[in-house]
Amino acid sequence: MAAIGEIWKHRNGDGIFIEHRASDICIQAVSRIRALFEPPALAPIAIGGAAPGDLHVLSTLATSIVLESEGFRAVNLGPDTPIHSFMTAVQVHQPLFVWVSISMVHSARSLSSQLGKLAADLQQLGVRLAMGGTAVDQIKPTADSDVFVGTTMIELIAFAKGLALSRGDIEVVQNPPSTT
Ligand code: B12
Repeated sequence: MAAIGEIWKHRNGDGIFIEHRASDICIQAVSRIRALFEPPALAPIAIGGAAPGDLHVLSTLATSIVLESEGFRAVNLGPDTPIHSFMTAVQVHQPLFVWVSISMVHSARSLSSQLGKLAADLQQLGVRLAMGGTAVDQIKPTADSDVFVGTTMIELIAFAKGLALSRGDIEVVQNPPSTT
């Protein structure tokens, strides 16, 4: 997708068509793969979405499928999610943590302040905030807020599993002894 996002710079006319078409193909593929995972009944819950004003769909969709493939129940609120909707979803689903994907920032100062407030409100409920995405480095959470900032899905899974283990929501699965 990063490479496809460069095409419009070099080719007249069809670059944006290709980007929109590629986005839809990926959204369809990822959604179908997501339907293959059935999280365990008592799976720890994570909720998330893209930041307000951020219309990118795949970042948060990809986050949800990776979490589900690792045994979490992921509630994806999709693109352009208002901050207050994250809090409403927290009250409904009582998750272990909330993720926010950030691919596009309109005002870094305003979004940093909104996310700082979200982190503080979540902290009072014992829920962690995790942020990532191509524009996350523009966001400066307040120094005392307990926010996990990651770059890759591998980092997110390490954070999520560490949190779930520390709360006793999942158990460490020992590999069976080798028979050879
Ligand atoms: C497709 C695309 C679009 C499509 C989106 C279609 C759709 N339905 O989703 C459209 C055409 C609508 C679009 C619009 C715009 N876009 Co755009 N877009 C892209 C593009 C090409 C691919 C994004 C994508 O889907 N990637 C696939 C996903 C899976 O990857 P990802 O988002 O990087 O996510 C990975 C990691 O970041 C991380 N991650 C993501 N979320 C999280 C969360 C956590 C907690 C963690 C730990 C990790 C994590 O893990 C993911 C998997 O590896 C990128 C190019 C790029 N280099 O990223 C530009 C890009 C994101 N867009 C950009 C821009 C500027 C725009 C526009 C302003 C363009 C314009 N002038 O109109 C608008 C803004 C619209 C808005 N208000 O949001 C810039 C953003 C620059 C920035 N970072 O500030 C980029 C980077 C292009 C560029 N090089 O300039 N875009």
